[in-house]
Amino acid sequence: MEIVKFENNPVLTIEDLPFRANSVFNPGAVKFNKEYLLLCRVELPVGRSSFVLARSKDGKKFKVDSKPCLNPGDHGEFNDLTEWGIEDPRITFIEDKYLITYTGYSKFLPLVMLAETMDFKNFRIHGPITEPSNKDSTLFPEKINGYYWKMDRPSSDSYNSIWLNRSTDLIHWGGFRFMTGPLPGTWAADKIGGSTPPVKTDEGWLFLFHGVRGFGISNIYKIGVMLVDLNKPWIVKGYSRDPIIAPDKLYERVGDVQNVTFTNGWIVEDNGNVKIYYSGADTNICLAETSLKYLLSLCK
Ligand code: BMA
Repeated sequence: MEIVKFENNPVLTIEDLPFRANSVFNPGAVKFNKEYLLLCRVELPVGRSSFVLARSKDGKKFKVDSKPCLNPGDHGEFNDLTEWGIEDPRITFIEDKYLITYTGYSKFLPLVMLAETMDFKNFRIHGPITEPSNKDSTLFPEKINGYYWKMDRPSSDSYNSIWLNRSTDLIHWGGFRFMTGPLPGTWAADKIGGSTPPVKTDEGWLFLFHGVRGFGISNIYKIGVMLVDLNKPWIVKGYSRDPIIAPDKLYERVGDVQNVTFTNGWIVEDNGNVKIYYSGADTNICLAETSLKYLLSLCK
């Protein structure tokens, strides 16, 4: 199966919310208790983002909870790091719990926050796991060579590239290592960042990334797929030369930020089918379906 954008996209817009909001987008995605669960970024009218859960039996029709489950002001001693919003959650199941990396936004600029949950009702907030400015962080689902690993995108690296770092407790990180940078002369020429949490395959860790190229007044965001080595994740084994998802529909071109397709959540089913939840124009939530086999074939 190639990449098929769902015919009834978008699957979620603010019309589907039981409360007032400016936009609903960039969800983390997970299958939990046989339901498809989206932890959606919802920008409230005041202009700051919170997270709200949306649930579905089939991955296509979602029902949104009556109120957000995590807000900028729920961060206790870390509230100053999230006072302008929390954004773009990425969910990884590690050992016995769900770890969520997300952007805390404040006067200090974006940085990466870590929270954990077992039930998507109670969230334990661990606090920042990078300094500002950094975002686009995902955790690998298991230890590699005795360490937990994460990728992120420090902005102090003016090269706008993906870095790896490692930890023994998920809180303290070091061993910083460059993974890969923008792809000159292509759709990902200006910036590159990790998108979805990596999934283990026989051939390597597979994940989606985003690439950006500035065009006139618009930064155009497209999505690609990348494969890195199982034991040395800083070694890129291959990636899709062309984007797998690009903004070509009206609902991806027009919105709060034009010409954006952006993802931070996918669900890889046991049978190899893949559901990619992505956002159009930083405004809505869309679905594209494909298979692991096809995504791997693009990395060769
Ligand atoms: C990135 C992130 C995303 C956003 C994207 C496109 O830098 O901040 O939240 O979806 O830009 O505007």
